[in-house]
Amino acid sequence: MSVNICWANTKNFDDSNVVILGIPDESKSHSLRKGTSEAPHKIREISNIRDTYKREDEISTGLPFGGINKKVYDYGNILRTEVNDTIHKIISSSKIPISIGGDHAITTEIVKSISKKYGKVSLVYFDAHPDFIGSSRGYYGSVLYDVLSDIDTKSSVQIGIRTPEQEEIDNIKKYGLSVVTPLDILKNGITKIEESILDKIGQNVYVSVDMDAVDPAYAPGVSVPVPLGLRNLEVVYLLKSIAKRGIVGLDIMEVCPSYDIKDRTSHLASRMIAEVISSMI
Ligand SMILES: [Mn+2]
Repeated sequence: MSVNICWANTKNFDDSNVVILGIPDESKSHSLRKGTSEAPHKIREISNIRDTYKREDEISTGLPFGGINKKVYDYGNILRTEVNDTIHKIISSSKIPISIGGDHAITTEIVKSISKKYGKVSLVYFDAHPDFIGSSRGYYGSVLYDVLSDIDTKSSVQIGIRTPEQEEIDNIKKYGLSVVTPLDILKNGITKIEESILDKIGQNVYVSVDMDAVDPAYAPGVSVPVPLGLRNLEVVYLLKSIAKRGIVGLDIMEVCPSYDIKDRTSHLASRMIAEVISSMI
């Protein structure tokens, strides 16, 4: 049975400012760990179990501090082949899509649809991996390469990178992409990093979160975990700061419920979505 995410507070698409969209497809994943297609359902289910409180017949939601001042509509799930048209439908009325994957190659299709309206966007890409392989295309390790014509690389940034292949290091240098590693945050502190990111990004900002950017201690349920990652609060702090400045869309990809521990990664994803919406102006 399909269930809406607990943050949905309107049943009317036309009235909404923010649209939650599930894309339960992992057909482009090459990872050994399968199961990211279960994430849209699991994150919604866990949000209703862990982020709500029941008293007698009343159900209330445990909001981020500050509350949620946006109208949030849950669109349900769509097929991968429907991404372009659905994103177009959402952004053509200036609503903000929050997509839940699925494999990270879905982001390629979302960004292409977004750039048709907004032109080249600033991409903020949270990931352990740069996904910047150029020798293979349409691959979930080539997202950055596949969206080069849709993003402004000079005002884009990758955050959480810690396991690049040599080819990716070369591409990062070649295209002048900024990278913030977990060690950069440890060394400089979160506010200094926040400042440098806000200085870097441009007018139209699209944010993509591969859940493996977060350390496996906080997010074990991902398809390609890598130690020495970002802390949950660091990711949320930066997401809130960027959302406050204004974003044209967000996605959360690569949550892999079958490898999770007590659904903590799905729960974190649910809270992240709420915190981002809460910070939107
Ligand atoms: Mn990725």
